Amino acid sequence: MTTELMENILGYLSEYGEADSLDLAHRFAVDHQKIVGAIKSLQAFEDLLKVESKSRKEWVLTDEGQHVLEKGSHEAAVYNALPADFSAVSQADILSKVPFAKVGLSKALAASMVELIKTGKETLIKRKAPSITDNVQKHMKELQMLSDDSKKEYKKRKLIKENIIKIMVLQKGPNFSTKIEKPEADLTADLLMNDAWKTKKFKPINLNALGAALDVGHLHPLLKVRTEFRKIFLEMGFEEMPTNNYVENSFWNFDALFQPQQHPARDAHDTFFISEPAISSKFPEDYLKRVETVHSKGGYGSQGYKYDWKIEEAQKNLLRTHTTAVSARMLYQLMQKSEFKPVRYFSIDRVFRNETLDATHLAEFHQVEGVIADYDLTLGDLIGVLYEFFKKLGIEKLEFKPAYNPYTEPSMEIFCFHEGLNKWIEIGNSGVFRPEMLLPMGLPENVNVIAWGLSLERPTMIKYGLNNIRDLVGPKVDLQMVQENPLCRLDKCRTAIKVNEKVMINNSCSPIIFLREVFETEEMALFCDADHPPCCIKPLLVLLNKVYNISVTTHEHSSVVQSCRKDINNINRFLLDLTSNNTLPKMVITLIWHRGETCLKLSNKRVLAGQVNVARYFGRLIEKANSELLKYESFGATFAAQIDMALSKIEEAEPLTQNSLALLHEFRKIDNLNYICGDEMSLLDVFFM
Ligand code: FB9
Repeated sequence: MTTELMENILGYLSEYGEADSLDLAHRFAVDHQKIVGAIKSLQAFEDLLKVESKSRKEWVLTDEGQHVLEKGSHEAAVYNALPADFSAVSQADILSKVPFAKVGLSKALAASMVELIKTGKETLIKRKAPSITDNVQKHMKELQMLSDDSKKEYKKRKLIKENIIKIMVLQKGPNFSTKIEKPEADLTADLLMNDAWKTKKFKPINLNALGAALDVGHLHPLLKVRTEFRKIFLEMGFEEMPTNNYVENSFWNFDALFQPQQHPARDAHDTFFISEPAISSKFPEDYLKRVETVHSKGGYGSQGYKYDWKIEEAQKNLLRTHTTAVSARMLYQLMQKSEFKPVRYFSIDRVFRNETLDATHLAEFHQVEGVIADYDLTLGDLIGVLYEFFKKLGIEKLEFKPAYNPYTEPSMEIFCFHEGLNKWIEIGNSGVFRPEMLLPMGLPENVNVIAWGLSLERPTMIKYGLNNIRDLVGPKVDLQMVQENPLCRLDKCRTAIKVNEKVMINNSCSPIIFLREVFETEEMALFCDADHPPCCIKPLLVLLNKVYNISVTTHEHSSVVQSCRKDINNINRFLLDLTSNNTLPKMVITLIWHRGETCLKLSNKRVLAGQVNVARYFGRLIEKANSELLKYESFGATFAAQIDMALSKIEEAEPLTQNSLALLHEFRKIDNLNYICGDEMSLLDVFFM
């Protein structure tokens, strides 16, 4: 239909030289919006048309006028309700059962269609004219032909009104043609063969188009983040340790690390012991002896733990509780080959702990560990390496807190400052291995070993905006997420961060967007669909900013392509200009542009999916704070139900685009009214501003 309509428009233009969209709508008896759509499609053909937008007044029917068009005029309705045999009936009856009878009666009397008979008791009414012609209804069908007097008369009767509508005035463009030649999408061999390409038009190359989806396998997010961490270690000169043994024995997992046999971590409540084979029996005898001694009697300046060390404890097999067991094996091996040489090792692999499960903890996780063995290393060296390592993740603001590990002294927990949440977050643990661990291995006394660890799951969940570890690992993982999630970049990115009214374009912020599982009051994460930027967000935030002191920081997933860059920048710039009012309650919104549905993650872990539900939530907050600003649920149950019905229609059209909204004709403002539902703004209006 559209192509045919497009060609009809071109034909009309070719004949008359000029046209406007309203005349074309009447001429082709189609809705004006359809003509507008066809003209927009024609504008895709370069220089085919010259189009100018103009406003024009147009007479249209009111609802009452529409009623007359469909059912006949009110006076005709009164006449037709009277007996055809011209007998008289009660006027009161007619007034009670005929719609618009009051106006109808007055107009019917004025036109001598009917007459009244006043009796003592009541007034009767009967037909007077032998027959009538319903000119009013006829006129409703041809508004544009009405005389000025008729228009005046019907306007007074509120049957018609004057609408200001935007029309498009067309003229022939430099490349005008009555035929629509679809531009070629590809330069094919045929076009090349006979030089046909020389006369063809080609579609402009869309540089924002995404590549064709490859029907290939997809890496799990954890493996993507692991690759990024691996790159960082390798570029820092680290060598990967062989971690291909989930099953370990207690000797290497605990005893070699000077972790006493009574330590609670060695209890079955914290560790998975293996029943078959239950024990290991091959150990380096001399080394094992030295370990037994340092635990039970001390040595190397240490008093040891002074307990009766048992080989049976050391023989127990288990699922390794940390990759530091592998570090111990590697450090021991160092001295078995030849004399000591400095090394840097790293590992990233699964470890197992018999822990209480919750939304962010399973009985296993991937530990990331770095180890450096060199002469005279100090705590300062460890701190320096940590700054270097985390800087490569885009994190530069670190703090350290004293901690305890059985195998390192001193030990430190590592924290980084998160700009968006304005707080310090734990990102790992570290320390200097104890002499009681290193010297029994035979390492020289002036050799120190510094090490640190963190998990792989925590940064991955943050990077991909996951709140529950089961969305990342396990049988419930959504394979669509694995297929669609973007490549992982742990290096720099640009975001606009609004801190205390000062806007900082931060080039080296961490792309890892930290989302705290538990927000304080009025903190939320608004994920916006970068492919269909939500049209309701700006108007809602303008209203929200009147009742809250909102602070919005914007972030962008690396998956966001340039397709809607203009809209995204437009919204980001708008957000930066939001003024704040410190006398109002604070609301912190982290706005994240991503490739996926618009949704709102609230402090209580609730997720509101879709623009319309996000609008309902913000609409309630605004209305609760000041019902003058926005009408939704404070205007009675009937009004709220009408709004919700309309919202459900909009919801069906999601993801919303200008076209899909344009098709929702019923939500066009009734002219000379300021808003869709009347003179006051309702939640519907935010979608059409
Ligand atoms: O990973 C952790 N947090 C984290 C890490 C990275 C991140 O984003 C990256 C910056 C971009 C965000 C958060 N943590 C360690 C801290 C907490 O999450 C903690 O609650 C959970 N910890 C795990 C162990 O919990 C039972 C994370 C895991 C962990 C803890 C300690 C080590 C390794 C992993 C270690 C060690 C160590 C110490 C000394 C010598 C050798 C190894």
